[in-house]
Amino acid sequence: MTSLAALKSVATAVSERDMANAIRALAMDSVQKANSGHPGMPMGMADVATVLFGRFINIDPTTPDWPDRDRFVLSAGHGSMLQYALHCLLGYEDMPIEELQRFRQLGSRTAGHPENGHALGIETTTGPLGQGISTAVGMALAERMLAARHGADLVDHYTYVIAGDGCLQEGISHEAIDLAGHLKLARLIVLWDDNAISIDGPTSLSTSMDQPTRFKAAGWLVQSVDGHDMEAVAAAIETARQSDRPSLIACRTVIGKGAPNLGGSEKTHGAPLGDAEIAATRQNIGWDYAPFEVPDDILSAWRETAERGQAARRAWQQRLAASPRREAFERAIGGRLPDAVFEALAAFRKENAEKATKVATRKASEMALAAINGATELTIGGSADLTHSNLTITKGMDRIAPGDYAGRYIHYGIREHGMAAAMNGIALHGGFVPYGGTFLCFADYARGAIRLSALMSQRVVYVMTHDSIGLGEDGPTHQPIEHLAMLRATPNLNVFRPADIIETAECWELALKSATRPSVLVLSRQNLPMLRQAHSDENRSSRGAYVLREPSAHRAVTLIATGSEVEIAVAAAERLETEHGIAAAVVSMPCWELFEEQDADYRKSVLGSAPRVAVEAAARLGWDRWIGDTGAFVGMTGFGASAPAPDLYRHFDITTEAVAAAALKLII
Ligand SMILES: Cc1ncc(C[n+]2csc(CCOP(=O)(O)OP(=O)(O)O)c2C)c(N)n1
Ligand SMILES: [Mg+2]
Repeated sequence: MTSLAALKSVATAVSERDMANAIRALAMDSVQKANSGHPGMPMGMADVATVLFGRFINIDPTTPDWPDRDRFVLSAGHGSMLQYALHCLLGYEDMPIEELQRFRQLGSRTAGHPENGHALGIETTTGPLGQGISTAVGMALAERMLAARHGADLVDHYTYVIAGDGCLQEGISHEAIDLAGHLKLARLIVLWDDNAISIDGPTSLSTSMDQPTRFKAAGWLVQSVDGHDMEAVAAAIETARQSDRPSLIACRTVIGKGAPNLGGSEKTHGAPLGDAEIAATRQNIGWDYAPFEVPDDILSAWRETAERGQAARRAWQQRLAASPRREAFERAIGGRLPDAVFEALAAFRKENAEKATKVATRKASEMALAAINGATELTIGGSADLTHSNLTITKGMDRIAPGDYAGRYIHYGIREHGMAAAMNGIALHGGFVPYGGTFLCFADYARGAIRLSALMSQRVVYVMTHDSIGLGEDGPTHQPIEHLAMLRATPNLNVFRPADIIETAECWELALKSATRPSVLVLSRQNLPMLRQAHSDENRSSRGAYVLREPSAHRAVTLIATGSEVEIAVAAAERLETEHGIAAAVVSMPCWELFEEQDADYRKSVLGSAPRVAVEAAARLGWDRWIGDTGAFVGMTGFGASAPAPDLYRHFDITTEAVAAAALKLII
């Protein structure tokens, strides 16, 4: 493309409408070429986006990751061509016109939906509707928390969101806007593509919701504008920036705006316009250029707007260089936890190995967290209203409150999905390591955002307690069965189910060290004995599984277990040996994923060649991978029941006797 200097020389009086039409043309042409994609939303929101990016957003395409940039989230991710067109026009080096010509093709940067890490400047992955706006709440909160620590000199930016009808219909949006309104996240500005159309047709097919009233009820400032009236949009954004509350700007738009026959119709939502309609659109909007051609004066106008962000970035860098907080800020934003955290955890393991502490692993987690949180200020805790069950708060953690963001503990409310998305936003924003708790059973409620933590390789730690029928009397509604299988099936997610206080501390260490992978800590409600009395400096959980008990004689059977069932496996091994003279090894397997990553020799040495019995108070699905064709499984085959935990273990036959019997059946 032409250089900026050359472009400037041809810059004439380009209107913002021309700049918006460049987005429209690039979107419809890219979708047409790919024969796939969504032209309606980018065309409908082109005017709003031009005002937002042209006049307000401080981003710098040459330094896309400077920490104090404004964050932009395209929550309506199906409109990805809006973002790609903007990036191309603004001059992101990885988004030349050729990338737009390869929209949605294998290996291109222009993935079907925007993917964080896939192209520069994409702050979060969107596409599953509702996730973007909810993730943005975490970003806006992280901005305030970081500002509270380092001052407005270093942290002073906005989070802008473009959301569609779909994002606002999704249930997660309710959790997110309630939390944002409560916490008075005034730097959050949502531009709603209020086109009253979704895939099936007019939104009146399925909703009568008064969205402005809903947002007002949640404590937001709400404005409504004609989304094609650029001055009105600009005035609304200006007002929103001054507000002391988060803002919704309802932008009334026409989906596919510019297309003379299809504009306003759901037909533009997710299909190419077709050659004839594209030609008619060109005529209608006065776009007399070939596909993918952007005239120099319009390109120049776009590039000039990018200079605003560049200047802001330079000024910020100067402030950082002169700031006494520079080192602390850089450490936080770099995300590297201090060595003191891991030294504290090592000391914790040694001390508790000596004491043989018998606690529930949720309690062990709380104790480990006390050590962690005492050694770093980067961790941000929270729970979805189960703080005293998940045991996620530690001494000296003040709560984050409306208008007061200096604390370290977030009461997320009864909003598992919103909490998970907010944690994604906090992690993506940078400066903090978020962890948050709920019951394992309600991992289902958070699932959409957990999946994105994994897809985006974010260090988010899920503290999921009450991890089996071992929770007892609350019954089958609260007893997870299939959840471990679901979580283990998720790529790039470490699922840790520690067996005692030592493994719990080890798993916490591994979760914190997993800079590019989220973790789920699956923890018991009930007390568990300490199984690893002999202290070793080595983190034995780091290989995913290890031999906890090796018999003196040649192994006749290997018992494999996780979490609370390791105790049962150990008792069964002892019984097999004393009552039947059978040599049984016990393998503790706190993390399948890490074990899978070990070399074949190590795996073989752990699993052995003797028949195997696995025991886990959960669904069998997945265990055949470890027990093989000839193995046996002791666990759950259906839902649980309401009763004291010991009765339930007996009732469902997850006992020492059952494991020993299964082993005997295999080898005799
Ligand atoms: C969670 C989720 N459910 C369903 C979809 C499929 N989907 C993609 S766009 C869309 C309609 C969205 O409507 P709206 O936000 O109004 O977008 P517009 O048609 O106005 O562009 C649906 C149902 C999705 N991407 N995510
Ligand atoms: Mg819509």
